[in-house]
Amino acid sequence: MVDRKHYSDISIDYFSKSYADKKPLIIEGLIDNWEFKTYKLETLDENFGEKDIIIRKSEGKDINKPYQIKMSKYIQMIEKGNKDKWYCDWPYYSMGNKEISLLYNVPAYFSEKTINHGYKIDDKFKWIFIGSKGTGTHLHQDFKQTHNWHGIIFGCKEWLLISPDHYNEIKKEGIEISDELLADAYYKNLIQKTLLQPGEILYTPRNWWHSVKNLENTFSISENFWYESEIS
Ligand SMILES: O=C(O)CCC(=O)C(=O)O
Ligand SMILES: [Fe+2]
Repeated sequence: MVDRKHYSDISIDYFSKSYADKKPLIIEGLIDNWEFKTYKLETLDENFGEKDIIIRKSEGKDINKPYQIKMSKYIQMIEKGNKDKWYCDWPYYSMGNKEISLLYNVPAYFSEKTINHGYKIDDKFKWIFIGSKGTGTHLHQDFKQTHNWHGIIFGCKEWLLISPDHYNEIKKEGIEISDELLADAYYKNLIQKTLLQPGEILYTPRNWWHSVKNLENTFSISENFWYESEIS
């Protein structure tokens, strides 16, 4: 079970001591003042329809092959059922759309210090995810030991989280982790499965493995970061 708390019940100090770099936490109530909060697919289309975004297939051999497409075209694909499971994971900062970051606030629990380790802030730290039922992301760790927060604006997402400790146990047995294995009862006590709902933000500590399945049409924002103490 992933812990879940309303932001009014968790001080920055308590978060830092109990969760930061330790274990995942779902925080409720943080997106109420976001301009994005009331967005629907239609609002995305109205405001960003002409933008070039990145999409890729959620399954099959082309899974990691990015395509550039207009947001309005992709939204049409979703509205028509999106049977090929195209998924938008768009590093919007790197494509010159910095104004998007004005439509939400980085929660105070996560200090944003991403201009070190040889990266510029506009590389791949800020993401928009738009998908339909059945789209998602296979098991991975985020790049270069970054922490992650992921905030849901609409739609429900199923997350599987595996602590880096448990992953090593599995690797020692020489078994590749596939989606089938993830579902296997034998491993269930190694996996924390949780449903993320609109209005919730999930904190994933660095090195935690995670995979995501979208259970309906969904729109979310995600950022990667290091804590100041981790930057040399
Ligand atoms: O929502 C997804 O499909 C993946 C999200 C993710 O892996 C992340 O934000 O780090
Ligand atoms: Fe991730």
